[in-house]
Amino acid sequence: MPELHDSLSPLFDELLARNPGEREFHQAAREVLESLGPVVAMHPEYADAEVLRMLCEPERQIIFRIPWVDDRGRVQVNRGFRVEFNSALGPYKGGLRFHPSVNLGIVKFLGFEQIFKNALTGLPIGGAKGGSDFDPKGRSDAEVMRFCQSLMTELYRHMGEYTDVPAGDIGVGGRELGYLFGQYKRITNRYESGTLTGKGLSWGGSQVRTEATGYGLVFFVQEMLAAQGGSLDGMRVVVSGSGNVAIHAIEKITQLGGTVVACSDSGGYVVDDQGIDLDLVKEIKNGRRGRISEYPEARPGSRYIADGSIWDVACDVALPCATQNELDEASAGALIRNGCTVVAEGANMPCTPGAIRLFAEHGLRFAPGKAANAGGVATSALEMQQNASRDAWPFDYTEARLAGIMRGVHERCLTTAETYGSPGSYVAGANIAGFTRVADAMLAFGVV
Ligand code: NDP
Ligand code: 2IT
Repeated sequence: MPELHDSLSPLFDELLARNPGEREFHQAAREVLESLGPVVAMHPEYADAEVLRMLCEPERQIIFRIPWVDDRGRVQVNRGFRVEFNSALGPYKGGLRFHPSVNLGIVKFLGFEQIFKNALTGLPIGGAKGGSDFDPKGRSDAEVMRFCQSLMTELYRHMGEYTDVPAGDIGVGGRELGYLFGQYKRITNRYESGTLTGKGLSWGGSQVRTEATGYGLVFFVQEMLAAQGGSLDGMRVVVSGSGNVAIHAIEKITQLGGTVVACSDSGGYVVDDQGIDLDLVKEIKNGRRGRISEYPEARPGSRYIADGSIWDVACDVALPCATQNELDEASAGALIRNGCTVVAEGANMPCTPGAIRLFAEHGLRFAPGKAANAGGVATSALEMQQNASRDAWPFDYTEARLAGIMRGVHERCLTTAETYGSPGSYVAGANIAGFTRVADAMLAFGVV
């Protein structure tokens, strides 16, 4: 592990001691602190004012019981979380995740990442994350509805256009956001569109929000390639996952002349050298809520592999779009051996620190999620703008805004990395640019 700056090392030790067992939070915090050495050396005022110590402690953490009744009449009890991490730049903003693995440490890592990602977009949004250990797999629509209603019966009191604005993440898409907003509206008796993003187009949602994370990721990759005189045309791409982010990444890559040859879910992966048939993936995953293992039945020539790693499939560009720590050092080694030159994170923290180190050692261009997947939350902020002005923008205009924001994020990463002595490092650039924007606001506010 790289050393931490002298003034940051005690802070990290304190974080470990005060947040025992929160492995993913430790990992996310460590990565940011490793980047900040040159910043605290150049600007001791951040250390003097204990901005980092404040930043590492969430402003508020809410943990609550979510009781609900399943289709067989049995009472189920889940746990709900909302970590309102930082509101220096705007209302708390970040998604809700429904997955059995969700715990406080995971929500804190996601909320911590969200602070810097949101700052990097240049838009006025603070950082938060929430969710539940509820597993939507195999649950009926009625069960999902009752669960969402019970969750919102607690969460609504913490939300608001100027307070905290949740959205989707793993396991939370259009269906769940509909049930959540419906219950919010019923409890409060107010049509507060700006209190939740990712809404349906007929009830206050924004064009391009559904597509935004995947499209934004590909716009970012386009910028990375263009910076070296390249393009996506003719590139062979591997995308892990087959959810919201993966599907729209595949869509945009294909539109721009690349070929996606593999995608996955938690059961395994499919390889299709003809190029993934996206209509088929959408039908399986969104239509029937099925498994990616069903893909080869309708697509002769493709194959499904249950045991193994999608990162063994040879590609020029790798886009991990499933979940945290899905791409480890061994996977990174396989990608490098097979000639991959660009890796960009659609998911949050999908690459382990060992994998990222290996990419750097072998000269791959690597974009961390807080830069590369910022298009989702950025378009959420555009949704908030439209809600505040009671307006609805056209698709092409909104997509052009998203592309402009991703260009800005890319540019900010590179110029900041250069300024602080790590030219070409998107990791350093993203962490430092995100940090300084939040830290300057915190300095202005004093000890609050
Ligand atoms: P979805 O629920 O739509 O899709 C998640 C995909 O990842 C599914 O294919 C799922 O497979 C797979 N997956 C989830 N958990 C695991 C796991 N533990 N092991 C292996 N595969 C897994 O979620 P999204 O596409 O919205 O989110 C994907 C990633 O992108 C997450 O890291 C999320 O935080 C991040 N992200 C999402 C944004 C958004 O706007 N939605 C914005 C920015 C980042 P299966 O169905 O088998 O579980
Ligand atoms: O990780 C993320 O940036 C998201 N899940 C999107 C958050 C949002 O508020 O749109």
